[in-house]
Amino acid sequence: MKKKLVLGLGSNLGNRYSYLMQALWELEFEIETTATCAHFYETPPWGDTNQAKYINTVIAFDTQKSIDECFAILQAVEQRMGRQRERKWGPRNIDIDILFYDDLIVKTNTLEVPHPEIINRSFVLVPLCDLMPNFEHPKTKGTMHSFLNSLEDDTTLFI
Ligand code: A4P
Ligand code: MG
Repeated sequence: MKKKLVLGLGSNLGNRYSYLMQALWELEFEIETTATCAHFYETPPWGDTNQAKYINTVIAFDTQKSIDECFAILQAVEQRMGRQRERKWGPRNIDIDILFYDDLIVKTNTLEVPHPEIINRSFVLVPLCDLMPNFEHPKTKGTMHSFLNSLEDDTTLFI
């Protein structure tokens, strides 16, 4: 049975738009299906605020691939795109995070799904609400829309 894989994409180095489009195409090729894509938003840096603005979006796939296969694919795409791991929350040409895999809850040394920071980040919740405002968070009960409404971070995001 097909599962809904939801990914967060971000870039704040070089031609950000072009990196995001390349990631989208490579992921579609590897996952062997087309994605549904939210708007692209320019967002102020979160966490480490001393860096350039990001462009963020969220994409979703209906796929038969397992979560491990999907995780391996996104790591390979990041690597192929020359993603360097410098510092946590630091600048990057591409970052691909698994936000949700249906309503699965996973926590290992290398993978935590749902991504633990979703409900604190407007740069994730705003594009998530483009695609699935009524989706119920499998762990922290509430819809994407309700989390966005109660977020204290009211940073304006630009399309
Ligand atoms: N990992 C665990 N769970 C996941 C998951 N659900 N999806 C592990 C993907 N990876 C997951 O990630 C470190 C390790 O997390 C991976 O090797 C994987 O095993 P990373 O991408 O190398 O490191 P990171 O991204 O610096 O750390 P982290 O905690 O993933 O940071 P985030 O949450 O990705 O935040 N501001 C704006 N405006 N927009 C952004 O996109 N992004 C970040 C990075 C900071 N500030 C930002 C943005
Ligand atoms: Mg990451």
